[in-house]
Amino acid sequence: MAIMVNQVGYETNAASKKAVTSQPGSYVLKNAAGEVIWKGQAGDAVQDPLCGETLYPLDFGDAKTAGRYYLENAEERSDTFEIGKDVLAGVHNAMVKALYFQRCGCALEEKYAGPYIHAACHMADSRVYGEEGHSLEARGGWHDAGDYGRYITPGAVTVGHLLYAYKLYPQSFRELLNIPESGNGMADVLNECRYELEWMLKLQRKDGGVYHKLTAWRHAPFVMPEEDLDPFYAYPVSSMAVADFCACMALAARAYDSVDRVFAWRMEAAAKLSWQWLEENPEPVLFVNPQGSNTGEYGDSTDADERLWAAAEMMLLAARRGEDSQKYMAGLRQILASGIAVTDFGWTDVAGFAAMAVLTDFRQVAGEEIRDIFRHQVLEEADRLADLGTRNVFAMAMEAGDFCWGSNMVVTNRGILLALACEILQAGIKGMPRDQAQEAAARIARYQEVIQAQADYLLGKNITGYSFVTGYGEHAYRHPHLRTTAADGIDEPMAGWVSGGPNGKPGDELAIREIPAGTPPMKCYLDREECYSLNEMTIYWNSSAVFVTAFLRGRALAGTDSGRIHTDHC
Ligand code: 9MR
Ligand code: ZN
Repeated sequence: MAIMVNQVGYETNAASKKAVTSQPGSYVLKNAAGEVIWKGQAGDAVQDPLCGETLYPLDFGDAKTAGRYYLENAEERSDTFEIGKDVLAGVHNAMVKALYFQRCGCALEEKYAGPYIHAACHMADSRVYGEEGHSLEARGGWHDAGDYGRYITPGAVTVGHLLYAYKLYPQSFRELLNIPESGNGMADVLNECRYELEWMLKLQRKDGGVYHKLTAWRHAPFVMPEEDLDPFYAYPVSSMAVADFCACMALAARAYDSVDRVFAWRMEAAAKLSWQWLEENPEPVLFVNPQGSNTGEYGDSTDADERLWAAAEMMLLAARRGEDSQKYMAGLRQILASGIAVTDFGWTDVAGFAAMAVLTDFRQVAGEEIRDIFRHQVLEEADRLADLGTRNVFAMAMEAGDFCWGSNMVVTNRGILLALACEILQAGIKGMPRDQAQEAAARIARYQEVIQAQADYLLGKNITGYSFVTGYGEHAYRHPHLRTTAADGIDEPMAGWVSGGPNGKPGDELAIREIPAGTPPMKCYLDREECYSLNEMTIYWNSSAVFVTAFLRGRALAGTDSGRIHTDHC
């Protein structure tokens, strides 16, 4: 039995505020003093395909007084949550700040890290795999996840999520996050991304090739990072790493142009060098771990999506500089002609970033023909996702088969796609005849409901009853597969980490043993540190979630003093 709610909270003026219950009938909303402030009925029973149970939707949208509440029926009560203005501010900022705790190559100091301090880690030079006697100074960057590896493709994707979130919803990134650079005049999200970008620059070779990753030979035991003294290796160049690096640097060159010219120029030069490498190496250079090494592979079967993203970003950067963008556009056109899908924003498939680049470009450099291809696919996928949202009681854009390793990023990446669709429709509304404008507005509202449902799920409205963000929600998960948390002797993990989440095909020993075969996918979750296939955290699961909360905060703040301030900084 359960009453499942977004344990963080709901916007005061939201027309719908959704919970899911396991019993039909009457519910009340009560405040801390036990006073009833709303009464209502659960909706019709739904046999839910994601968790395999018969459940009931409950909407208390007309409860519009700010405060702290819980839902209750005759037998049970929900976790408490807030109804308020900009309720996601805290969790949003914590999810960005969490990246600071992954900084490698520096000490974490108490004034920024509170109790989660440690000495400078991974300070030694790295070896270059396969090149005897060649070493590399590559300190810095973020530890990728629960392990201490640092990898180019997930790093690029993380920065991609964050820079586009900042571009589209700058009002969601105004608060200072108490990181070493806070107050230097640059938004802290840019300060934090710079820490990763500076490291990425070190992984580029003189010929423009970029090492796929920088990790030890095998994952470290559960020790603090400064105790992990195994040698680190720069692993061979892959074309995915080069293309993602190129795209990310070109994007960042635009994003930092107005705040740090010199840094932007360095990234632009690096992007151009890697583009040259891509031209000279038109065939895919894929990556597999050398025999015996067990650190993250981040392998792929194609580099077409990475090259597409690189072409899109290079085109926009060239146009901004008044340089010729034809060859990039030709590259873009050529890959698009293969019928590639352009709707994902994960580390395997980055083609959605090309769509994001082209469709949020106010200069419309790509021209109508190319823009139409992107626009059409994005809107078609958005409609498919919105339809999925009508097929389960959680109103989410998920199917049973979508609960994979890191399913929470599937959840949030779908939020990103829907947010992009909202941007496209919004941009088209001006100048539309009235009936069409109304139709577009209704479509935006529909997409936004699904984005909200994705966030509600992440924050507790799900069958596990956990909020999947540490420190946020009365029943937030507490045992991430994270070496620092395991080794620091502190009970509470640092706040703001998104768990990988339920995985219908568990991949770690404990999960395989404890979760019976045939368990419905949303139930395949354990809050156990050992469960790396269910409960690890990563930089890119956080950044994807940050995009979604940035969107929702942007909507919540719209029309207020701190509302939309569209800066076209990239
Ligand atoms: O996030 C990755 C997930 O999509 C894959 O299914 C999984 C297995 O290959 O690997 C995940 O990435 C891990 C990476 O290889 C090493 N750092 C931790 C990552 C999260 O578990
Ligand atoms: Zn480190």
